[in-house]
Amino acid sequence: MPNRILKLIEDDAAIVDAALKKYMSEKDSDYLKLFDAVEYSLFTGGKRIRPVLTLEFSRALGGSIEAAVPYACAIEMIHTYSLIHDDMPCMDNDDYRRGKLTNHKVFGEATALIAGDALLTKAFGVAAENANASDRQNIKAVEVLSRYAGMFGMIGGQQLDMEYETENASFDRLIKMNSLKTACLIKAGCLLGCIAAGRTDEGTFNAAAAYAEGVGISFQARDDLLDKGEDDEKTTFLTFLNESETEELIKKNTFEAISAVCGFDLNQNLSGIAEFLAYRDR
Ligand code: GRG
Repeated sequence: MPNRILKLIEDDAAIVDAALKKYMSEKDSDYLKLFDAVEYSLFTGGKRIRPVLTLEFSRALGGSIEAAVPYACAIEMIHTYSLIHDDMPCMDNDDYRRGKLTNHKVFGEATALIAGDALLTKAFGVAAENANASDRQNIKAVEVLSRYAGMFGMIGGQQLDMEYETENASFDRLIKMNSLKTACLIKAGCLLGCIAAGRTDEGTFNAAAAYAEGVGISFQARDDLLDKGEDDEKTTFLTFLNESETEELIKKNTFEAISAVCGFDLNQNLSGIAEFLAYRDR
């Protein structure tokens, strides 16, 4: 992996981290536990992939990083909420995430639930109040967040996942589930970058969505390979494909992602990130 891309991701992630810290600086001392719970999950080693894509789509389309930062923070808040809720006993019932105890294990179920709610709610405010973009851009950003995090996006994918049983298992259903559950938030991250750059035309949106779909599917397939053998009950790409077929699927989807943005003047960072995510080792 070229060091340049790794450094780019680290630098972008540091920009996002600093901004998230600012957003989290307002607290109410009467119920600090809520803020502790939110910060615990927001600052425990996430890769910041979705917000990095927001910054890099804006950069690739000639937009400013400043206009993209609030949108980037909003998508990371929604991603963090989804992980907190997904780990809870009524969902995956996980004790550990990123090598640390899950939110509900540290703060209790009720606080974890509302810490997730707080992050989801805050995200819309942060996007709507982006002072470095126009009201029109902010409305579009809120709309994109709502669509791709919602019933026809990540939440829809979560429902499909919960209903995904051996008797209705099919490869097409698996692709649809991953497209909604994983690719939709990645898509939102990319589209938010387009919005920050003022590029909401159909051609740009379609290219960004196709890039995100390719990245999202290969990201999930890589995740399945990295988690191989951890949960044999779960239906993953490895239920239908052997390891080398899964590697082929990753290669094909990464190629499609890169091809989708080849018309952008500054597409090298986006291509590098697609490859980084497809061939990552964590
Ligand atoms: C709202 C309950 C609820 C669930 C939403 C996104 C989601 C559905 C569940 C999270 C669990 C999961 C494994 C989703 C697939 C997408 C994925 C691989 C998420 C992990 O993303 P990374 O690797 O996480 O970017 P980090 O830790 O780097 O932030």
